Formats: sequence, structure tokens, C-alpha cells
Amino acid sequence: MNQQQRQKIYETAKRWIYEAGTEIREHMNDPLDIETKSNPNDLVTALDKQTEKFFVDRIHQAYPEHHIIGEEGFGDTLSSVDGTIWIIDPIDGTMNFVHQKRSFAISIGILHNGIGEIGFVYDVMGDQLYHAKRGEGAFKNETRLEPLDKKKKLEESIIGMNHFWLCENRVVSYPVMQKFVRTVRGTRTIGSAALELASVAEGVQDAYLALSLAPWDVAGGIILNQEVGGVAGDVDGNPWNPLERAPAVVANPAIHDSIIGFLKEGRK
Ligand code: 2AM
Ligand code: CA
Ligand code: CA
Ligand code: CA
Repeated sequence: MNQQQRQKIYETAKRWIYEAGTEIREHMNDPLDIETKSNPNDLVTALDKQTEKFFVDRIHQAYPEHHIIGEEGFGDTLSSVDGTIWIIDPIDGTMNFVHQKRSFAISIGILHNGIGEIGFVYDVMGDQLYHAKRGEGAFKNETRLEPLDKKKKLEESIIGMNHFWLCENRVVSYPVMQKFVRTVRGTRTIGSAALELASVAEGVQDAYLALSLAPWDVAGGIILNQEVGGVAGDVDGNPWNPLERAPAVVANPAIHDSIIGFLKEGRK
């Protein structure tokens, strides 16, 4: 993908994201049609599905040769990263959307032959658009995000993570994670993986750890991080695989290895 192609897709996607955001804000106080998915706390609404369909219809029309991976199933099932792929989470943070009416995002990552080309995380209620193009930096609205602080220490870091890390889980022994949360300066839970990753890219938190995430939770946010030096991978330090659901670690490069060290100590 050359710069001109990238620019055109970026502008089109940006316009659609603002349109979809307006649509969500206009309809979010209508009675929400809420269903559950894998468990009673895994929510989905008609607006999640309508928003994904909004993007899929427009992509099919404008770029029939592009592929789509979307959470709500309107996209394709892919086994290869060849070609151009849009990875879409129409509403990331559905529980926040339903219960809090804020702190949710539209997340889109666009890859070409496995390389992250364009990333968006749109905080719909805050009307803040995080966006990045490969090699051209990452921005929050009009403001360029600074490269991440290479001197950051784990003891002075704010870590985004949820409380399941401190409960019995399949990934890592929780006493090690108790030691971890006592080592870092503080922990935060936003409840939208996309906004957590945007916060890492912005340098307002220094890492985000998640026990299980799908490609659409992280694609947009990982591309933002690529542009500021953030490192993204799994709990064993392997690089991000855009076709797999896995535990995720996205971090300031200065603390990434120490986080992986902790996880290694408790890894199951
Ligand atoms: P979602 O709102 O798009 O489903 C919440 O902690 C974060 O984890 C959100 O980004 C949420 O995305 C994501 N998540 C991934 N898998 C989930 C699941 N099975 N149930 C609830 N949230 C999930
Ligand atoms: Ca979901
Ligand atoms: Ca999600
Ligand atoms: Ca979602």
C-alpha cells in the first residue's frame, strides 16, 4: 500500500467513523435491545450490530477486494493476512455503553499483508479520535502523540488491567500478580480495551494487560502504539497475531520486558 492509497482509505474511514459515532449518540437513549453472548456479562446490543453492518456495507461498496474481520460476524472468516484487512470493533466496551453511557469506542485497524497501515480508536462520547498512519505518527484529534518515555520504570508505571488477574485464572498464578500490582505505582480499569491501548499510546498509562482479547479489541490500538514505540504481543513476549484470540500485553518498551518477566514467573 503506497502513501496515496493509505491516505485515501484513511480519509474515507475517518469520515465513516464520525458518521457512525453520530448515529450511536443519536440512538443511545432509545430503548436498547440487549442480548448476551458467551456468558451473562458478555453483552451485545442492536447498535453494536447496526454499527458493524454500517461499516461492512460501505467497505463492500467502496473496496470490494478488501477483507473484513468484525466482532459481530458481518465480516469474513480469514485464515491468512494476505491483502487488505479491516479489523473492526463497532462498539468496544459494550458494558460501559449499556451501564455507563460513556467510555466506549469504535476501533478499526487496517492491515495490508499483515502490516498495520492505519489505526483508529474513537472515544464516541468524549468525541476524541485517536488515529495513526504507518510511518506518519499517531495523533489525538489534531495533536501529535509523543514517542513513549524510554526511561520509564516499572515502579513508576500506571498499568491498565482488570481484577480477574488477581483471581484464579488459566494464564498466570495470581499471587505473582498480587506482587506485580504492589510493585507498580498504580492500576486502572477503563473497561474498553481500545481506550486502554489509546491511553498507552498517549502515555497516560504505561501498559495494558488482558487475559483474553480478540483481534478487533486491539487492532486499532496496536497500530497507534506502533507509531509511538509501544510494544504489543502476548504474555510470553511473542508478537501480536492479528488472526488469533490471546492474552495481550501492550506496553511502553522500557517496561515491557519486566512485565513479561513477572508473567513468566507465574505462567501456567
Ligand atoms: P467488547 O465490549 O467489545 O466486548 C472489557 O473488559 C473489554 O474486554 C472490552 O474491550 C471488551 O470488548 C473486551 N472483551 C473481550 N472479550 C470479552 C468477553 N468475552 N466478555 C466481555 N468483554 C470482552
Ligand atoms: Ca463484545
Ligand atoms: Ca471489544
Ligand atoms: Ca465490541
